Amino acid sequence: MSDAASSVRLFFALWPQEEARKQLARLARRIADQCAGRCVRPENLHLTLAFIGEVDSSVVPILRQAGSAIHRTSFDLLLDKLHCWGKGSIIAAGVSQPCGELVMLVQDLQDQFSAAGIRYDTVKFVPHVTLVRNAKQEPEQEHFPEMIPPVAWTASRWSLLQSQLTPHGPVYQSLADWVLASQDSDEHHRA
Ligand code: 2AM
Repeated sequence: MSDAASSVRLFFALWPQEEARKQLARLARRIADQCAGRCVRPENLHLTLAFIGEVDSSVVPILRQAGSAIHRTSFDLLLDKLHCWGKGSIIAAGVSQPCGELVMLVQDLQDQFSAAGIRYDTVKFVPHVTLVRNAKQEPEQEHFPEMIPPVAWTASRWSLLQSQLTPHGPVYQSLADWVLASQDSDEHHRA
């Protein structure tokens, strides 16, 4: 068990490109208004790749190494549907089409965790960007179509993040950043 002083809450996430972030932030505000929920702050909008949870801070260098061992190229993502979880209290943008490259990136991470003996949340990976939390009302279907105006982005930036839970919501701090090489280059860059 890790003690509170050296314990950190960690996860890996993809960042939306700026235009996609703006579109998702607008959508989040609209849904939060409709459902009396709390929208995720625009700077916090992300797609979780893997959730590690509460671990001792000595695990951080191992996770940095795990991330640096991954060599993948950027890929296109299309968020075009809504998920409504937790009896409607969590609303997220998701994908209606499978995205092989995203799944391979997640699989690479999981392989690295297994090789390093790192535990992670093994719940089935469902790609999503959480938009609204603590929604008080179930969304009404007629005002809340399952399909949304598609939000496209080229996924290229991802990070290892520390999450600090505060009364004003989570604060994320990046502990390592990586860039997926563009598809017409075989370089892999450290951000
Ligand atoms: P989310 O991706 O659905 O928003 C930091 O807590 C991030 O890790 C959040 O974005 C959160 O959910 C995601 N996450 C994934 N699995 C989690 C879990 N079991 N507990 C808490 N957060 C989790």
